[in-house]
Amino acid sequence: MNDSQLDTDSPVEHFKALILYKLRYAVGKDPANAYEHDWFEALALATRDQLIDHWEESSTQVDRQAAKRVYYLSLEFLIGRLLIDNLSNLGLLDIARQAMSELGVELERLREIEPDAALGNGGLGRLAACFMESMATLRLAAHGYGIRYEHGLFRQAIIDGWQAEQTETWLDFGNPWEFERPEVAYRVGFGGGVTNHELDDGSSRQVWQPLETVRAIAYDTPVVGWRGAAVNTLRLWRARAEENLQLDRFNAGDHFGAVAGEVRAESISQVLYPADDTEAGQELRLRQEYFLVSASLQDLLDRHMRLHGDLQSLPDKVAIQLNDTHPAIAVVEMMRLLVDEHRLPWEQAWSLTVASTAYTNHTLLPEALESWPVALMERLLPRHLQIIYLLNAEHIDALRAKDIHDFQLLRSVSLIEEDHGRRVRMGNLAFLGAHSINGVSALHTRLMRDTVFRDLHRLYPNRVNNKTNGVTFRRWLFQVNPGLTHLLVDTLGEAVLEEPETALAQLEPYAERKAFREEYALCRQRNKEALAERVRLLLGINLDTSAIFDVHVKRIHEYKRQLLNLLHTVALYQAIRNDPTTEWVPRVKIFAGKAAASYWQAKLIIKLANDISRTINGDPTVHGLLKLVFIPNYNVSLAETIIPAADLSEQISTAGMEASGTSNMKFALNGALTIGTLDGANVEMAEQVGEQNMFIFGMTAQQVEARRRLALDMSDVVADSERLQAALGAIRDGVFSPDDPSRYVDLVDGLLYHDRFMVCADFEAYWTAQRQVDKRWLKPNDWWRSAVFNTARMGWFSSDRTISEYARDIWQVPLPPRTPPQQ
Ligand code: 26V
Repeated sequence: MNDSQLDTDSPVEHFKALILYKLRYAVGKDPANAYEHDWFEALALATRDQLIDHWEESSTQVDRQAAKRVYYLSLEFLIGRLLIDNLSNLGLLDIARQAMSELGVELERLREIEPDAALGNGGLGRLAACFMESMATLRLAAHGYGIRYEHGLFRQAIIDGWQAEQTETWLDFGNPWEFERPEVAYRVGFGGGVTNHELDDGSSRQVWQPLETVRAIAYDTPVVGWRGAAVNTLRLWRARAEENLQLDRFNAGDHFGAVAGEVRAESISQVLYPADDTEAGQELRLRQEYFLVSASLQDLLDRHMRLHGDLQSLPDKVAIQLNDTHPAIAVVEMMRLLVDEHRLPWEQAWSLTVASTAYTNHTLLPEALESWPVALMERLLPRHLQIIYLLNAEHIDALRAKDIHDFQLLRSVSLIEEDHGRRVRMGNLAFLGAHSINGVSALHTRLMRDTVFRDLHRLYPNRVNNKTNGVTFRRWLFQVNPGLTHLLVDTLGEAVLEEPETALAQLEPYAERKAFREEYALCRQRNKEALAERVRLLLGINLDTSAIFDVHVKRIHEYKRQLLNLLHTVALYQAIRNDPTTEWVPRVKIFAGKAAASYWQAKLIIKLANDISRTINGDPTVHGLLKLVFIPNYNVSLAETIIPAADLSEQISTAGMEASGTSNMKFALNGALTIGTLDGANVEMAEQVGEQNMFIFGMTAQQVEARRRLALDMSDVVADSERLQAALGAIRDGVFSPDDPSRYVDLVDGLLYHDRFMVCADFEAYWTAQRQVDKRWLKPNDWWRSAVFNTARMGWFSSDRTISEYARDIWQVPLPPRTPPQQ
């Protein structure tokens, strides 16, 4: 179709024509026979077309300027849906809505059709997605590299109160956003051996001969910044076999054997590892990590050589950011490529590697610190193990040369763990191979310096730095909360959309205006009604939207303390039953989150939530004053409905254990008040919004440490709290599990005698803080004043701020000036 065919005055007419064209010529349907999915596809393709020219411009501009490029390597990108994101960043949302409505289709319905791209587990993956959007908005030349998992994070069904995992099939209807690039393909080797080749000049060269090679094929998804500022690329790799079908075996009648190689190779990009903060320790996981790293580094070195022609300039033109240790083998692969393939001298290769690489740590939990058995590494990546040994020997020798002989210290900074079978420590490897190691909140970074990386930090005191997380306001305010966004724009002007980090602060004086507070509260009320409707459809439960919506949504993990919240629920339930005449403040407890399939305790917590829900929701004596719902299958899209409807945000991890948290920021931005511990980024949130506008309670990280050393037996604490005794007693005695009265005996005994996460120890403080919540709720002026303050003071938690800091301190790339909005 040429432009003249579309040349109409009205942008809506123009877009409509584009959609109809896509429906006919790309989807192959006419409007009369089109299903909703066909319309979705046509609209997505028409939208994608609008990105292409910007995309090309962005990339040629970067080439022309020979700008430094950022490469974000991550095993996870938790993207969610893209339709509204892309339309809204392109400024086409209203036009698309109108165009679709004139075509007789509601945009909102198409929005719901798009499957979530759930290529991540939780915070770390979602952060990568927010960063991609911010980097495009800030016009940084950035590439995301990841794996195109056929199956993302499992779908969670709740069957009889228990979590059941079902496979996620997001690609069943194709993916209109991506471009397959079969010509962009690299070979990734596994196994085999290394031979030493003597060269004529007397030197020698190591040659790795892999036993098996897999091809990595690129799939590119354009990522558009706000107002189309720039369009970057998320490149996801798919694994394909070298040879799809071994014809000789097939012809010999071995039909399954003929495809075995294909199945083995392609299993690499079949499924996302569904664990979160637990060590998977599986060979397939290491294969995934190396697959991503090798394909990405080959690709970026190819591009670098094409554009710049020499490797010396690598650190000036390339910044590689490792999203946790998952891609940490990059340090070794870079050495292999530079030394073995590009024939650079070892020392030079090392300084180029370190200068180009940076590493972000996202968790201090010991069970999540990756390490790989030496034997597995040797079998899968023999040349890499050699390089690791060489690096380690040099590292330890250098320390000895500096007169450091402390055996304990040398042991702790070694790349090889000797205690529990020999293993390669990926954290130490990433630390050694990177010029920057960052934590994700001030507290987390401090704890990194004091704990996991204490010794390495002493040796390299300038490497550890902090970059407190942020979230993209385009998705987590504008898209999820159009009502509030309108109100903000009406009140503060368009600047809210362009520079929310600064503009939101102008909202503060409005916290004092009753009329404004009322409008603000009305936006929340509408969001609560939308959520209540969703819950009614999903679960058949009616919620009182005038009650406090008290929300706890995130991965289910003992350290995130869903159990503390459940104990509060039970205690409140008992209090209401015991004293029905008191004026209780109505509450709706909302839970959602997935448990790792292998994490039994987390799955039991889900069952407990559902058992409590059934009991209290069905108990007429509480008169609907308290309800609990567990909404199944928490994902980005569900978060988008839940977060703007929350009055209270539960951020109650054991202090010292949540690296940052990012949902805490999303809730506060949308005006929920936080009940939380001084953990992760909550600490900095309290600095920004003021403790008087939050409900901070419980032990500090230091106090947790002290109590841990004292005892994990909580008999003393429990003896002092009748309320806690009663709540624990009811759960233990089977009040909520009459079908299996002993279901929770071990769980409760664990809390009593081995309370690793300080649930009992923090219970009374939490109860008291919750009663402060009730009190504030009963004074709407105070409540909504605090709520407005939360929105006003969240500007700093924009991922644009975070990315600007990465650009300045770690990547050393200048930010181009922000463009004025497009007309
Ligand atoms: C570990 C593993 C181990 C092997 C199997 C797959 C797998 C997947 C993820 C992880 C670690 C997850 C770490 C994580 O998500 N950390 C979260 O990062 C957020 C962004 O920085 C932060 O806000 C959260 O506090 C932190 O828990």
